[in-house]
Amino acid sequence: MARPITSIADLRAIAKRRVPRMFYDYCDSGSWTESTYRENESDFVPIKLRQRVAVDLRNRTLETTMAGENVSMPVAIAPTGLTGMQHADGEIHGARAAEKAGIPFTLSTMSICSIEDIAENTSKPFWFQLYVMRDREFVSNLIRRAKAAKCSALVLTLDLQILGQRHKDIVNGLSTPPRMTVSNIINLATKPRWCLNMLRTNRRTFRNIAGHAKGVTDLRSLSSWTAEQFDPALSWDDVKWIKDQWGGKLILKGILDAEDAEKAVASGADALIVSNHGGRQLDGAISSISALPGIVDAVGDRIEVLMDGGIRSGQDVLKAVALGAKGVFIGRSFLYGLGAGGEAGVTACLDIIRKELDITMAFCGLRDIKDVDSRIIARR
Ligand code: HOC
Repeated sequence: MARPITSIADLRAIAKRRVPRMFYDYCDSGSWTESTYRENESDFVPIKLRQRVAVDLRNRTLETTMAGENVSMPVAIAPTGLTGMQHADGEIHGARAAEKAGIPFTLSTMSICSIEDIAENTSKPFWFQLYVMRDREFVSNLIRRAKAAKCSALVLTLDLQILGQRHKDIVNGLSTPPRMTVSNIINLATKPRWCLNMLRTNRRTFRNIAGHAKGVTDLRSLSSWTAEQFDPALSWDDVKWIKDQWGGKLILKGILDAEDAEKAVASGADALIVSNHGGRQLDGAISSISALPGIVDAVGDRIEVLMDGGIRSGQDVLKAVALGAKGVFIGRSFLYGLGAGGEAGVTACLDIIRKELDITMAFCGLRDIKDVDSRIIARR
């Protein structure tokens, strides 16, 4: 009998077996020495919780809001690039699982499926993540498409003006199209389930870009177009320009410093995400959970604070909420579930996180996630 899946670590182990190495490593790695990537996760460990007893624990609720939307728990799916390479049609699977779970799904600009694919395959509004590309007409067009698809929030990523150096991707030959080395071909041959799924269902490749960007006609032109499009000149004026074009709810992603958080407040955005891009950009930056309290202190209630980075359990979610996040985004945990089992795997991931969150909150003596604050953190 198969061993039951009880944790995100279990899903990770299955995904690692099922997903071809170059795509699995793309998800499960950081930049350079990977110190920030590791600390995002390990910095949760020393944060300890206060156990409380003899409290009425009936009728518990995890319902709250994120960026003004009702959510069944304070968790959203993070925008992740190349999601559809973890599992065929991965973005659709993720969006469907999120919709069923009552939490937001955020589609990345760098996704395999398009904004329109997600809109066609879901019935509730999802969130769209935007990069500032040099081709501003392309950016305006993406914003128009997100509006047409009735996306209910725009998540603007600010920490990818240039791409962090990711050694595993270089070694694995992760490029567009992927480098077909002998070792990659042998590795692919050991993943028949993934290959069959891709052949059966995935006809979609970078569809937010292909067919919409000037001069992109095949995988090679797509690759060179993308490589030169991230805008090193991005400034707070661009944030204003995007806010005006979008006109809806705006969430700024990639804030790790209190001075930038002040600028985020001044920009008039609705929320910010404390994030170091999952340790994939500035290696040596502090972990998101370490940055969170300082940013919460700096901005007070002038802007909603969300966070991502290192969330691998419901306990991590509770700790982030206790330290002042209104909610969190899960990237890798979601991708492990997706790689392990498509939509069912993502649902398993969300069920695990929900259960761990609920049980931990109860052990801390609380019944309502909205009552969670720093009083549940043990001071040593
Ligand atoms: C070649 C395109 O968020 C990531 C993504 C986006 C990177 C785009 C790379 O990998 O961190």
